[in-house]
Amino acid sequence: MRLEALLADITTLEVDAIVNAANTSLLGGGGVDGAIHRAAGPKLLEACRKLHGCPTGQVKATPGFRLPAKFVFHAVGPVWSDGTQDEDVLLASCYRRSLKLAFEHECASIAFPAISTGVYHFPLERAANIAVRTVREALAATPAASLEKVVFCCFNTQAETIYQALLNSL
Ligand code: AR6
Repeated sequence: MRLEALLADITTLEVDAIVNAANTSLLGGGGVDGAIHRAAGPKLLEACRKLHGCPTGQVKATPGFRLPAKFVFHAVGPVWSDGTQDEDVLLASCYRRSLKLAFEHECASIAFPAISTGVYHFPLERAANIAVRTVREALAATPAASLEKVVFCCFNTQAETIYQALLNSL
């Protein structure tokens, strides 16, 4: 089992599933969401419309259409407020539920962006800690799962440094 930090545009990754940092409408937006919709093409929006939105902390799957990835798991991260609005729990839930979908779809590889750390302003280091810890725990609890590789896709070197340090610490 490999956990790795990679400096990349998530839309270019050849993995079975990429995770989107979506909003509750699932109808697209800016940031990584906009990039994924542009790269996947208009059929992604069509598929998203049929999902009728998604609550915060939950995740819904679509095909990847024109993306190299077979699936997109649309996760709705929390908007950072002050840390007292269940932000940590809701963010952890995005990672846990994405991995559950990966198990259900028998994915061998999955890539996550740093959910909520852009427009939603979740502090990056705190979010990365939750991401790595939640993924480690979920994988340890599901030893027979199909997953061979989990990528933490970093969009800048600051994120890469933070994730790399976390992955090296154990
Ligand atoms: N590949 C990988 N990571 C990326 C990419 C990319 N192509 N583009 C941005 N990031 P954000 P959020 C990183 O704002 O905070 C949208 O409008 C970025 O550097 O995309 O969860 C949605 O529709 C940051 O670390 O998502 C929602 O309304 C991380 O992805 C809202 O933004 C997440 O930043 C969600 O906000």
